[in-house]
Amino acid sequence: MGRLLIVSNRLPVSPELDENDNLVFAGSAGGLATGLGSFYKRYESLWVGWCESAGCDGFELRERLLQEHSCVPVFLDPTDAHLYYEGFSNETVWPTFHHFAQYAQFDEETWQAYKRVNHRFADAVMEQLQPDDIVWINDYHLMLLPSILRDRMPEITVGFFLHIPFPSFEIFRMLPWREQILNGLLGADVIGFHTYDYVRHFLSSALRLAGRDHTLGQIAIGSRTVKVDAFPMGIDYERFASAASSPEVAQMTPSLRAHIGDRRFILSVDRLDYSKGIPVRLEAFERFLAEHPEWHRKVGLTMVAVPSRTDVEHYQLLKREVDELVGRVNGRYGTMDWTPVRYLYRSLPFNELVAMYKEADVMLVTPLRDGMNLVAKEYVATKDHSGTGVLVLSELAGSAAELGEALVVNPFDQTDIVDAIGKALDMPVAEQQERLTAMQERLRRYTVVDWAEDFMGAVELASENRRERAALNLSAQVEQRLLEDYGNAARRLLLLDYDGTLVGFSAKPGSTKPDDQLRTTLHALAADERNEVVIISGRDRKILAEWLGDLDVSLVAEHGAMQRRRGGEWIEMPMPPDTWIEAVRSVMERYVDRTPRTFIEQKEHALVWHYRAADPGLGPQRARELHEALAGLTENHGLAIMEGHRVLEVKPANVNKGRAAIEFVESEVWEFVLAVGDDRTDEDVFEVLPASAYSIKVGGGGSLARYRAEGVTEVRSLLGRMAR
Ligand code: GDG
Repeated sequence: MGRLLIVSNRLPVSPELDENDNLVFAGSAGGLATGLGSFYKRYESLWVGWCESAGCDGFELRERLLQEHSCVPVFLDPTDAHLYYEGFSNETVWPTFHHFAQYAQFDEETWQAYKRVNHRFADAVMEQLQPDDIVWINDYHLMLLPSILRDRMPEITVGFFLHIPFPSFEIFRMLPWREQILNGLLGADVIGFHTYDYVRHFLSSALRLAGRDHTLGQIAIGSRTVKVDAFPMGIDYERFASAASSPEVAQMTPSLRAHIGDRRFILSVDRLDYSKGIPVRLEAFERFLAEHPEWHRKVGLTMVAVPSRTDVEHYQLLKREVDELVGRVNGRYGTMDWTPVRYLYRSLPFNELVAMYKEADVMLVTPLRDGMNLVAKEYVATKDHSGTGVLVLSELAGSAAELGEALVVNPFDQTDIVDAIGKALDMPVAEQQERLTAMQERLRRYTVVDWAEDFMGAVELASENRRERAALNLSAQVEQRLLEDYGNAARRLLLLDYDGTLVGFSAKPGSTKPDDQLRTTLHALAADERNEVVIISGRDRKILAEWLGDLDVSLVAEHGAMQRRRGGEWIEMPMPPDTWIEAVRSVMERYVDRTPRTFIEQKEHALVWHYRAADPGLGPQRARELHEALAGLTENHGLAIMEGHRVLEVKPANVNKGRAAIEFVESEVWEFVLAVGDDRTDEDVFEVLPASAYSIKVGGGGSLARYRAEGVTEVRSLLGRMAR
């Protein structure tokens, strides 16, 4: 097994010079660093991330980071770093993804820097990468990195995890670089999010903006598949639980309690970020005091706000707003011996944080949007079996999906928060413990290590699947063997689908006429008297005859309803009478009226409803409805409903490509058989082929075919070589 390369914006350690100018390293307090810290030490791993040299010697820094911490620093040009980090990452992506689009800057210069820095990270990863390594990229700073790496090394195994929300499509579409970001992410084998909501949002953007459909969260890209799934991040439960019962924390408790007195203790802890809903929380507490004078002097709020992104304007404005609000509440309600809000604008040492969690009667976690929020989980973990406390949690934090026993509030509804504070303060001890225990069981069972292992497991599986599938790809060796067999055979049968196989798709079915190059290839293949070339298509005979009728090939139209052998006449299969057509058409017409940009195509023995150009969400839904609406009607008339590439076709049930193919297959003894197709309907052909036949499925998705081609270009190049 290869190594694990973790990539994130920052390294988990940062260099500093001590008072004697010696290089020392400090640990980082971020959620990711604490989360993955314990995990990555278990494996042979490297961590790649941005590092500011802090005035140290670059060579020494690099060596010591590698030797002592298994870290590889990425050094950035300071201007680029600023444009990429404060600029695009935190003034464009962060607000947009947290649904604060009104704060977002859309600036070409910062975007260019973001691209450059993602390429710099790719250079650093490529320098370390060995063939079997797994690369795990973290977070919104590096969303282009998966495809940059895939371009440089197509066989690479890459997982990407987003720690913040993925916004709904209506917000995401506002980003001028939305396609680039989507395609950047789609370079990964697995894309992980904290919750299923973010997965849904991502899948809907991938469909609407990049035309990428999915099956059960799997998106096919050429012959590769990208898995999109939810992996809710846990915490290092034991670390918090054992710290809470440690002597160090016990020592701190008396002085903390002395400060609070016998008052009830409400706590909040966050980075000072507008997504965390700090002003709303303060206002709600202020209103609680206004409405509940009986709680005056009996309760206090301690608010820990860790300085964050202080170079970004919206954070500076927020800081001022919070300072003023704290002053206002304390000015209005404070007394000689009671300060309602204690405000700590700094990061606390770990044990002090745990002591606070442990002592807090109520924990207020009310972000307006939060990818997960680990603070909520950590609070729960510090309560031992006799511990008490109530978690008030925003429904817009990812963790609310798992912590249903919290008092869940809408953070935009001040009344809801005010009521929850009252309810939390009044909650009977037994109920507090019951709720805590239920949450603790879950958090203890699914820790950050389980999370990381689950995610890594998914990446490994995806990579194995890719390798297995790659073995089926039309490789140079397979092509060579195929050409040799073809060359040695005296009689050869070629069964070729048309749309999606020989030509690409287009919104208008009439606009995919064969070009000169294709006609030349088909002509050359047909001219060889050892060959029988059959175009086996769902198209009607008129179009096939018009486009390909002058070539010396056999034509199968409407999935086998009629065929014209080389040099012969059209022969129709026996069909039930066409009395059904009007009834089916009138049902289809209702769907055309209700679904913009869809239309009906009438063939001789089939009706087709096309929804390729319709809204990508609405089209498939209407197709399912139409399918159901037609079910009764079709059964009675001996018809079948067939779902193809964004079409729903109604045709006689006894017609399918497999039946047509078998006639050709059995008509003589072939020494070489090749069938190529991209669609569900081509599977019927693959099914009836002799075991020795070459069958090729074009594009992704399950198939009975032996081999797989990426797309039309590959198929045409193979046929071109055969023709030569
Ligand atoms: C991002 C996403 C997602 C906080 N104050 C102190 C301190 N902390 C530690 C906490 C916790 C971490 O920082 C904060 O994690 P959160 O999850 O609450 O929030 P973000 O920093 O915004 O993290 C978030 C997370 O990534 C992981 O995917 O959950 O949604 O926004 O671990 O303990 N640590 C110390 N002193 C403090 O004062 N020592």
